[in-house]
Amino acid sequence: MPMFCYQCQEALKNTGCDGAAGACGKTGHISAAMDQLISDVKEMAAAAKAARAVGVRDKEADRLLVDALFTTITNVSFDDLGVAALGDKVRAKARRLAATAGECVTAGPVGVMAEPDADIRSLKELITCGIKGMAAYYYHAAALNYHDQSLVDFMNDTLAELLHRPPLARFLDLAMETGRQAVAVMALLDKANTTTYGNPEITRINIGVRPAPGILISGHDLKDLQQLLEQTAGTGVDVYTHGEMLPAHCYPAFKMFPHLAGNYGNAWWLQPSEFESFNGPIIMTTNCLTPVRTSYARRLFTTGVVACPDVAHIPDNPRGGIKDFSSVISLAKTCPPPQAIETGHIVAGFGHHQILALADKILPAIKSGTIKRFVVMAGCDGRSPARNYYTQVARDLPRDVVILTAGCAKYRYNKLDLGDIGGIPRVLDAGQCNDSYSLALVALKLKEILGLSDINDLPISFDIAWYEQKAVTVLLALLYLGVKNIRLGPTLPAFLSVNVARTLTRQFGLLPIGDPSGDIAAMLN
Ligand code: FSO
Ligand code: SF4
Repeated sequence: MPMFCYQCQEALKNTGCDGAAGACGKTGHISAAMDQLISDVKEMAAAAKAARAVGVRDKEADRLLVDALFTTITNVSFDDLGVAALGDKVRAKARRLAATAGECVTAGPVGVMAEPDADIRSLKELITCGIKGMAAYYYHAAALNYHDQSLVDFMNDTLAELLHRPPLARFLDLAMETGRQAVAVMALLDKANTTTYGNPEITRINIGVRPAPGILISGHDLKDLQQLLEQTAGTGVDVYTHGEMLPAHCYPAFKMFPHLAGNYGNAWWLQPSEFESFNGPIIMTTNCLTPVRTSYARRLFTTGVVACPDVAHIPDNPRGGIKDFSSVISLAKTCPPPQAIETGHIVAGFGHHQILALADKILPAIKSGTIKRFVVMAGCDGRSPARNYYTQVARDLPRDVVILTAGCAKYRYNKLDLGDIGGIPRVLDAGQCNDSYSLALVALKLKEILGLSDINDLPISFDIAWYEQKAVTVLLALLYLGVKNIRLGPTLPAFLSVNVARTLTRQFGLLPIGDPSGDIAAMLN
């Protein structure tokens, strides 16, 4: 079945995946089911807006909205039947809400190419991607019982508006508003994480292995990790983090578990070989899941919105309580321990609380010029060899420059020995991509302390790597905060039309990455 999708950085030829399957492994069938689901979600959003106008709110619709949007993010679901079933639920809910409101809400067009105007299509995709990322962040906050109805209302109202064709200028406003709401949802998630698990602290994380059998947990969901750690305590099975779960080691609540053994492996795209050599069961709590190899398929478990045919799924407890990981633990006990692929440690735990606690060291270093500049190299990693750019920039930046990072982009350089500046490591890792909020907060705080009126007067450059839609959310958040001259790579999004890209360059100075030495020179100027 032919498809068209251009929502991630690996869109074929940086144009779009339009064959029988995408570069991520998404087939035409899954793509069609996801296009239909997004259309259904917009219909439900319009119905929910109409219902709200007559005083009716529907919690189940809110939950469906968040789950459905998250499901369509790159590398979350490879289960076309599951996506279609979710679409059925969304459509049924849309009809009930519309009937309650006494409105007739019509279905929107299906698929991005249904919009004929290239610029409107581009802006619709930019906003839709931003809202998909918002939904992912909201999903994690809600898992910890942190909610904000105004964020759900924004997602609903904006998606409902995308059913129509408001003037171009309105789309630009909506993109900025999405940035504002993106800051709010990241703040909500930060509060949920730090209130539940404590403020991340500087931590040395083992990247080697121990002799006991282990379970590898990947993705971003801290609640899943918490439940797994509680259920594995005293069983003789160790727990290792993978990919974006690495920063969990820095939360006080997780440090209390002695069987949280270390971090195994690197960024998401290296999972095929790393899952093979891990030997034990693997749990994918969120993206990024890559096409599954038979060598570890029977050891792989999905949970939450992640799904893949023929891979075991750990369901939510029907009563909303604890997930049951006993089948994973039983399997782990029969598996050999993980095979070592690395040894040593990495240092992380530089969330906003920890960085601000170091202000008495960092501020004098900035004022004396010992720290000349910060370069934010947050975001995603991916398969493209062009991403070696980030390794080279990290390696070649002068030794008086500090790198601020978050997200899986850091795996391009977090194992290099880049040294420190007077005890301050040259790579300050704030956490998951979800924790990019920390970096924005640090910048705003620095601006306040240094008495600057413009965030762009700070000695900070932004050299961001993107892959999937949460990175678009972060980008919109930074643009909303007024950050100018962001470098984005390894390519600009395929969904940016020529005119929209030009507008972003004119208004915000957004530019694609160039060659490492030229970019370093430009950033230092
Ligand atoms: Fe990476 Fe994947 Fe965290 Fe993304 S694991 S790429 S932006 O899903 O979420 O940084
Ligand atoms: Fe292609 Fe990315 Fe869409 Fe997958 S998510 S089909 S790789 S554009």
